[in-house]
Amino acid sequence: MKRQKRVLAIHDISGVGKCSLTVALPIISAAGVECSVLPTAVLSTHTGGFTGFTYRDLTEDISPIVAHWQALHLKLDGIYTGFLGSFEQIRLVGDAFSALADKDTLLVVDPVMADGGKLYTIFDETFPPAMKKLCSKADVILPNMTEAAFMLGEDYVEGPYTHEYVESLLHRLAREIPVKYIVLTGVHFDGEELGAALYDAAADDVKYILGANIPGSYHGTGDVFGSAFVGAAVSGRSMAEAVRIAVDYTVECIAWTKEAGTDIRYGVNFERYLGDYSRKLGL
Ligand code: PXL
Repeated sequence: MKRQKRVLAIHDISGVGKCSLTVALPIISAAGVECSVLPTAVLSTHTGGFTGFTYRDLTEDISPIVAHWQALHLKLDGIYTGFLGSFEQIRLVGDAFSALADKDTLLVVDPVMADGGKLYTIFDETFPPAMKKLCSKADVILPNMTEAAFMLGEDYVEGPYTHEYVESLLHRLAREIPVKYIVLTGVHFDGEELGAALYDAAADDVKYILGANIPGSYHGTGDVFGSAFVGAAVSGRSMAEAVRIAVDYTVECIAWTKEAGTDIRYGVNFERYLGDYSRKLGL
């Protein structure tokens, strides 16, 4: 019997700036997967580069929403979390995993909190250890190089990297955070290529999945990547295929956006390649 897959995306909704739920909803939907949403906050824009943004915290709605879904015995094929604004939200999202996931639910945590060696402005150094605890409850985590270093209590190391450094980072993360897979993003060994290192803990195997390195740091690309990965993985692609599809899709979106000269705060034109993404997944 055919049953449509369903992912629960737990992120904020930033009205402008193309990240979190405004990206997860369309991309996961384009994979043919239902994207149910648990909005954790409503902002006028994301917090990266805009001043004067509004922030409506929805923490107190999380538990009642989760309780309602638990009563519905909602079947979730995946739960995908990203930006979380407080320790309390991290705790509640951990509780939501216990309440809503079954043995087949793919739990994906993107520990969104830092990039380019810096924590996002609203966080301080007490946040990475809390995010690390939530990561320990996941099957797959999607840290970038900064988030990986900060969760290990280390300083950020600027690229280009060596294979030795990346693999030692992955092994140290795997020792401290017992997940099945780590997808480490922002990996680059030269100026030509950039992408992800996929670590399979059971096989103790690292695969590099790289694409063209386009200079510039566009906002929300981590969420574009994460959403494309989740859509592909929940559709039944292998981890390596899902990362390949997500890297290629993200690179296409960045390349178009760079050529258009868009202000980096407004995110990438992910809409342009949604059709290609769907077709790659056989839709
Ligand atoms: O893309 C990550 C993200 C999501 N949501 C909000 C953010 C950020 C990164 O800055 O500020 C509100």
